[in-house]
Formats: sequence, structure tokens, C-alpha cells
Amino acid sequence: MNSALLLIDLQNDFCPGGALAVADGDAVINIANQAMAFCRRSGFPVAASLDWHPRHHGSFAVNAGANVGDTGVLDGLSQVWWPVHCVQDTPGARLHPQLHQQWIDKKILKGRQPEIDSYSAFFDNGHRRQTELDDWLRALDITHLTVMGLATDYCVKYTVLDALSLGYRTDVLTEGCRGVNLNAGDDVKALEEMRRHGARLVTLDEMMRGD
Ligand code: VGL
Ligand code: ZN
Repeated sequence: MNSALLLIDLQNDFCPGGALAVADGDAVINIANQAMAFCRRSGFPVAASLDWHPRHHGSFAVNAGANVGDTGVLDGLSQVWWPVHCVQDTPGARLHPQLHQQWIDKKILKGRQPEIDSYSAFFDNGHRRQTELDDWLRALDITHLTVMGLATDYCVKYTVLDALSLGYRTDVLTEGCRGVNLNAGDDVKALEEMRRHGARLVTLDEMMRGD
């Protein structure tokens, strides 16, 4: 079985001090470094997604004239309004400085189209366009993914659900995930939803043992 590691949005804006900070978000950087070190020893490739929005992105509350955290409609799809975050080429959009990013084999930039959001690293939220990720994984004959990152209840969840529907055996490295939790417990619910759809919830030890 050919495995790959997929790191989701380990960017400054999702870490404490950032524009869309996830509580304890920076605690997962060390887990990502350990998981990447294991992958290098095992010959498994590492991909990382980055939320990469233009300044006029439609998901930003200020651009919609709405309040952060409320829900509205963007191009026909339900949309949570977010603070301005991960604007292309700004410090907030950079990968966390402690992440060993020289070990990343492929970066996937998402959320670049202003009229649609893109939580998943595979597709935009309307499943209208694909990123390069699936083609890249298929070219390497990858059948098994381990996914971790920020945030559990948005980008990790939608990436994992798409990975499962694309046919990947998908493990979620739970220690490496933290949630936005607009509502208390959203992270736990998201993990349960991923599990129900066929994902396996694993620890770093389990990943490294290869069970
Ligand atoms: C994310 C909200 C908005 C995420 C990205 O990475 O989970 N969440 N943009
Ligand atoms: Zn975003």
C-alpha cells in the first residue's frame, strides 16, 4: 500500500495571534514535523495545502457586509463569513515558521477564486473545479492518506470526506488536528462524521507502527 501524508493549512493565520486563530493550533506543528520525519524514513511523499485567498475573497465578512461567524450565501452555496485571513503573499498566509517545510514535496494552493470558498484540498466547495492534488497522488500510485492539520471542523473535514469519496483509504491523525469550534464541540462532531464515512482515527504512534 502506497501512503502519503497530507498537511492541511498549517499557516500563521490559523495559529494563536493569527487572523482566524484556532485554539492551540500551533501545538500541531511538532506533530507534523514528527509525522514528516517518519514519512522521510519510510519513503512516503508529503503534500501540504495552503489557504490562499485574494484580498477581495467572497468568504470575508467585510467583503459581504456581514458579521464574522454568521452564515450567508456565496454564489448559491451556504457560506460562513470569516475574518480576512490567509491573503496571498502576506505573513498570515505563510506556513508556521517551526514547520520543517523543506520536507514538503508538493504544495496545493486553494481558495484562489474570489467567488467560491475551498475548504477541501481536492475541490472547491461547489465541487466545480479540482486542485492538482488527486492527479499528483494518482501519478505516485498513492492509495492511502494520512491527514492532519487546521481546522478539524472545516478544511480537514472536507478534505477527508473528499478523499474517502475519491477512494483513498484515509486515516486522520487526531493529535495533529484542532478545530475552529464556532459552536462548542464542532471538532468532536467533525471527527465523528469523518469516522462514520469510513475514516480511521489514529494516533502518531499508530501511524508510525503502521497498524
Ligand atoms: C479554514 C475557514 C476558512 C480552514 C479556511 O483551514 O479550516 N477555515 N478558511
Ligand atoms: Zn479560508
